[in-house]
Amino acid sequence: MGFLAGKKALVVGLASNRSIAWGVAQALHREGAELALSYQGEKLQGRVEKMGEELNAAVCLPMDVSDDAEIDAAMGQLGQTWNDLDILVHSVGFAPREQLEGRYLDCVTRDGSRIAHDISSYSFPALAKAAKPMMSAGASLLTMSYLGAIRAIPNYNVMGPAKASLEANVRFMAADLGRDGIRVNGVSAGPLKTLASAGISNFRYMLNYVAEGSALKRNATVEDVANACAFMSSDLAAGITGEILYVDCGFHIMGMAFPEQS
Ligand code: 0WE
Repeated sequence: MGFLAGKKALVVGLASNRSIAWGVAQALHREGAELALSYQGEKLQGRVEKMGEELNAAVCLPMDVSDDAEIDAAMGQLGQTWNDLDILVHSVGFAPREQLEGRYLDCVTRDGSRIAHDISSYSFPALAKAAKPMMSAGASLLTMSYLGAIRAIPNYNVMGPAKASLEANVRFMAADLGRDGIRVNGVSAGPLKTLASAGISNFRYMLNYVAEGSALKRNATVEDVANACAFMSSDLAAGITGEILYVDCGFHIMGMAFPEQS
């Protein structure tokens, strides 16, 4: 029996079959969790419903996390399917495309900043507020972050401050929900080839740089990240809250690349 047997999990952020959210959904399913999936907009409905069928999802819900009414409607619909929710995985991030290429101060705008923070950070506590009535002691909330939260990374630009805000949300939400026995954590993934990273300039160079500079001398995979997410969402991680777990093959611990033969 899987370590998530009997758990009910909502996964938010499926966009393609390379999404971290899809890897997480598969890992949660493999470990015995029952799934609900959400999708943003009609364009993704068919694709996400097909993925839901593959994993016997109980329900697929429309939800744009920038809209409180859609969040409330989705949680209302989820309440028709399930009485409670054990696991919520938030795998959502967005900044307008033009924010992500060029020098920081040339790119950053008030509007770009607002959108990046709203969708990539505030949406996590927004989901938590709406899901809280269905959650009780033992439940877990999880979000996805990136090294750009704590280090300056070329072109990541305003997504860096947005991820820093998201990680602060993890700590404030963990402190708040601790009294209810609800855990809140983040997984900081190394760079992965997904829709979100497609078209980022020099992404191939980044993947090579990070692989060479990491302790394990390779890039993390969606499976690496998804397995860590399954663990963090499970009772095996019952003592962990407010934490950011790095799944980056040890890139962020390195101070300098070590020569091959020393
Ligand atoms: O958080 C992310 C993805 C961020 C992202 C990507 C896009 C591309 C398409 C947010 N918004 C958009 N908006 C779009 O229109 N990552 C950790 C992946 C990522 O994105 C980067 C990276 C890495 C790594 C952007 C620049 C530099 C590095």
